[in-house]
Order: sequence, then structure tokens, then C-alpha cells
Amino acid sequence: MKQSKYFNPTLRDNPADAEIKSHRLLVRAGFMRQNASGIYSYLPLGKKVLMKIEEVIRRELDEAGAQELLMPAIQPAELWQETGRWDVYGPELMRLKDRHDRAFALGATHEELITSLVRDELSSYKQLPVILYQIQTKYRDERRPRFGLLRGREFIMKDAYSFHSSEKQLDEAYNLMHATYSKIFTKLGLNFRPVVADSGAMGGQDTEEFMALSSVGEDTIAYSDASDYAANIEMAEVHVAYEKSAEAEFPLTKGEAEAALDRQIHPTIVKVKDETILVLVRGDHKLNDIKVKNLFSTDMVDVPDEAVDIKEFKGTIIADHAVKAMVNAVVTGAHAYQNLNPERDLTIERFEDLRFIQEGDPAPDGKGTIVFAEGIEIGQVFKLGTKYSETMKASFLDEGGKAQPIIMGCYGIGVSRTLAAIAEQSADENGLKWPLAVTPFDLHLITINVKDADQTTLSDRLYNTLRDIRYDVLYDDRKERAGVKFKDADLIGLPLRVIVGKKASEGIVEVKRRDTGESVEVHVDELTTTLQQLFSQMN
Ligand code: 9G3
Repeated sequence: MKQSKYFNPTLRDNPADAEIKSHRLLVRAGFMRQNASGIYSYLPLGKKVLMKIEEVIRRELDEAGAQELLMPAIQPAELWQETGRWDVYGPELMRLKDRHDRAFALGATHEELITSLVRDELSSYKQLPVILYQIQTKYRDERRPRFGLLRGREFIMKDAYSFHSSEKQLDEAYNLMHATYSKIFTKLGLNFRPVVADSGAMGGQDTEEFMALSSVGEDTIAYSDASDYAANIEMAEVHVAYEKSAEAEFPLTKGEAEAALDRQIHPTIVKVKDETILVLVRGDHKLNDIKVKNLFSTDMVDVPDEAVDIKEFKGTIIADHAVKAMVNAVVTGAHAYQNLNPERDLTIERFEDLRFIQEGDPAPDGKGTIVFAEGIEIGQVFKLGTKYSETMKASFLDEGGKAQPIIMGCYGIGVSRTLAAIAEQSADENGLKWPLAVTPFDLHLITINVKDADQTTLSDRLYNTLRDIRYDVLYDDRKERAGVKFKDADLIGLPLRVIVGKKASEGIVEVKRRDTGESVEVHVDELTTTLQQLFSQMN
């Protein structure tokens, strides 16, 4: 492709609203443009990277035996009403009316749609297992879209759904998809970790998220420095043996007292469904509301900011394990107490793991200690069970001819988010730097001075011969100064650059690597071997 003809508007300056490197660079390098908050166009360079990412995903999913289909983005409201999710989701689910005033949703995900498809077509255990997937545009009206493609309102997702006649078959598909995701993200050159996650509103049991490590990630991963344990911080279990001190218990008294955080108890009122409970955690720990939610297996958990008198509270009291070992604790705030000894002075119904894990805690698997890292969630695998097939009456006849609800799994990859994650992980201060698997072009052919006949003749010849041997070449034939061309080449980030300059008359060109910056002068007769050698050294 000749750059003089190419729709690739590069910018010198950073767009004002771009807070992170990948967003800034993808806009400046002409890969994308924003059309509205959280809504983007992929320009030709961006579209080429998207297609390469999708190609890697397709190859691995097809290899795993998954079958690609394509479902509509516009979904009848009736389907979401069958599962009750029409009312569960608020403004985040984008909705519209057709000309006959019928209600539709813009697909945020496709569990309802795919289950309605399968229930009409699959009826026997002989037809299971099956894994169906699509690569499709999704819509979620995020309150605060940010970080470019990392949190958009329209984005591209690969979503797969598996259908089974037994839990064992589901486990096999889940493990297969887990392994396939690892292959995909490895081929894409990403630094990623699968982490144990919270199934949240999805219901069902096991779920894991695939996190691309990045300081701009919105998720915090707790991982062990001595094993492959890794969990989303919301889920990470705390396994600490707390020592109860031998000090004598003093009488409980009202009133403020100075005390170190680990000598304090912090009471929190939590409303669970319609019950008000009091949750106690040690002062140096933080209450994990996801763990409270999972303890009462409900999404309806609210933490009003209410002061509470721990001794006057009449409802259920639960406490984190750490509280059990506390002696002569101090309660601060409006209703302060000193020398509170939890099991003597309170009726605590149960001690549970209710706090967020902290750096330095022992890893739950007993190996090493916990370290935190930020991650971008680029994939997730879920065991759904029969959550959707029951409400939507998607059943199959088992070997005994008895109707059973189909057992399901679902598996997502954020395709546009993955593009941004690759950019985030691989870019440097000069610009983007694409791994071979997803680079929009293989080579950047640059003519230093297009007014020099030797240079343009040799460049044109190389452009044709390189394409004849199947290289995808971006040819910078513009009437621009060399400096501008080099800056744009650094920004766009193609892996190799062939520069035709002063030595064109001797048939000598320069080949430069984007990843290391190394360059070498070669005679054009050696060019293809040099290119092959260099490409084989890169990922
Ligand atoms: C909605 C809206 C937002 C949502 C959902 C539904 C997240 C929703 C969870 C999933 C689970 C899996 C299939 C591919 C992998 C992920 N945000 N989720 O269901 F209506 Cl507005 O999407 N779906």
C-alpha cells in the first residue's frame, strides 16, 4: 500500500481525553478515531490489526472444534424477559423500539439468544456436546467509558457457548476453552495470567478471568510469589492462623482510646436482601463486600454509611476470622469502646473470611506470599450450569428418554480490548510496536528523498519484488522530510523498516528493527535472506 494514497491520518499531539498510552498512540498513529464517548471507528491500520487478532482466535477455536456462527446484535426483549434479565439490567442494557413499537435490546451478551436458538434445534443427548461461537459487536452503556477501547460502549467480543448432557462434559469443554485461551493469548504475544474470579450475577459455579498484566488495568490480581496461585482480589481467600495474645482481658468501658489499627475493630452495617447485619473486621483490614454477597448468595448487598453502637445492636453479628483472636480491642467512632473482647462482650453468630486479601498475606495454597498486580480482563470462562436452560426450557432427552435441562458454559474474549492490551504492553515512548502475529503490515518501505531518481526507482522495484514474495508492504512514498517519515514509522510500529537513501545508486539499503532499533546495511541481493533471518528472530 502506498502511503501517499493511504487513509492514515497521523497526529503530532496527544488527544486531550486520552489518559493511557495505548489510547493516545492508537489515535495519534491513525488506527482509530472516536465518534462519540466510548464509540470508535477503526481506520484501515486498526482494522487490519483487528482482523489479525480475530484470525488467531478463529484458528484456535476452530482447531478446538468450536463452530462459528453469527447472531443478531438486535435482540427481542421477550428473550430477556424469559430469563428476567430485562429487569435485572438497568440503563447499561441499551434498548430500542422498532417501527411497530416492539421492544428490543442491543446485545450486551448472547446467552438468551443462543439458548433460544439451541432449544429449538437440539433435543437429544446424541447431539451434545457442541460449542458455538461468534465474533460480534456488543453494546453496554457504560456510565463512564474510559481508556479508549478498554472500556467502550460498543466493542467487539468473541463469545462462545457450550452445551452438554453432563457436568463431566461441561468440565471437559471448560478445560478445553481454558487451554485454547492460553494458546491464543500466547500467540498474541501477551503477558497474561488466568485468575480465579467471582461469577457474580452470572450465577453458576467456576469462573476464571484471563488478565493481561498492565498498570492501567482496572482489576487487581492477588498472586503468589511462589506458586501459580492467582485470583481476582475480590475472590482471593484469606488463610491466616491468627494467634490470640495471652494478655488478661480488662473490663469493657465506653469512650475513645488511642490504639494501633490491628488493635481496633471496625463495625460496618450491611443490608443483605431485607436483613440488616453487623459485620466486624480488624482495623487494619478492609471488608470485602463480594465475600459478604457470596456468603448470603445474593447480589442485593448494600453498605449504607451508618454509625452503629456495637453493644446496642440487636441483629445478627458476623465477624472476620481475625476478630476472634483479638483481646481488649478498641472500637472507634461515634460509639467508642475500650477493652472489647469479642466473644465475651458480643454474640457473634459466625466467623468467616470477610476481608480483602493484602500484599504479604500467606498465599491460600500455603506456598509463598501474596503480591498484587493490575490487570486488564481480556477473557473469561464460565460454568453456567442450567441457569439459562431452566428459565428458557432448553432441554434434551437423555439416554433414558427423560427430558433434562441442557448444561451450559460460556466463554468470552474482548477482541477490541485485546487490541488495546497488546498496544499497552508492547508500545514504547516512540510509539506502537506490533508483535508479528498481529502487525498491520510486515514491512515499512521508506524512500528518503522521492525527488532522487535512483531512490524512487529502487524503491518501486523493491515494493514490487517484496510483495511478489508475499510480504505485506506499507510504502512511504510521500513528499515528506525524512524526519517526519521516521517519526510516523516509529508511531505506527511495523516490525521491520527498509530505508532507501543515498546509497540507492550502489544498490545498498538499510534494514532496521522496530523492537530493538538495531539496523544493518545490506545490498539488495541479500535483502530477502536478511529479512527472513530478522523475522525469524522476532516473536
Ligand atoms: C447485560 C449488560 C452487561 C453485562 C451483561 C448483561 C456482563 C452480562 C456477563 C457476561 C458473561 C459472559 C458470554 C461471553 C462471556 C461473558 N455485563 N455480563 O451478562 F445486559 Cl448491560 O457477559 N457472556
